[in-house]
Amino acid sequence: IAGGDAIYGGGYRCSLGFNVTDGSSAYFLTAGHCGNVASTWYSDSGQSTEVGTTQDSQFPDNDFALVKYADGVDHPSEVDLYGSSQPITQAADAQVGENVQRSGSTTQVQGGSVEALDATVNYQEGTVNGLIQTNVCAEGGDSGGPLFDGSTALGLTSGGSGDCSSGGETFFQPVTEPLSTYGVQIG
Ligand code: TYR
Repeated sequence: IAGGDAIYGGGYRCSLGFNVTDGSSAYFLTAGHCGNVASTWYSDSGQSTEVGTTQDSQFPDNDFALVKYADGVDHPSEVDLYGSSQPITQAADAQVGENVQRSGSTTQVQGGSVEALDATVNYQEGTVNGLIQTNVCAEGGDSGGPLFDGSTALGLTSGGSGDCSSGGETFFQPVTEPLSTYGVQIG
């Protein structure tokens, strides 16, 4: 499965961020607040087709998690554009003013721009620092999904306000941090 696809666990739905590898095994990144709610993830809402198991989850403070793929699950280095797909070949830090897109299982593909870096958000569970602030909309279930600029991975959907009907403000965990924390790369 690809970035932006639905993942189900613990009765919740989130979105897959980016497929990554440590050189021998396949993993994907998603949000830490998603990783916190399930140890096993499935590709179907009935939670019968397993896609992987949560290896580590960091939320609050950060908002990222690492999930190890179950054997035999396809894991292309792509984001699902819900009608086509976007190959992902590298990761980078976002820049203020950069035009970006995100993909997720509730509102599919949405775009906007980066408004600020190193933003702080106070969630009910605690504070997350270092987030990418954007004017891209998102809704519940889009969490964990990818923020990207063309073939470059930038972030993971964390949270925000508004919606995709009236417009929203969404904060993203920079992807470079889980890549270095876990010693994995896009792939
Ligand atoms: N935090 C939401 C989730 O867990 C995602 C979300 C993002 C919701 C931005 C609302 C919002 O404005 O799926």
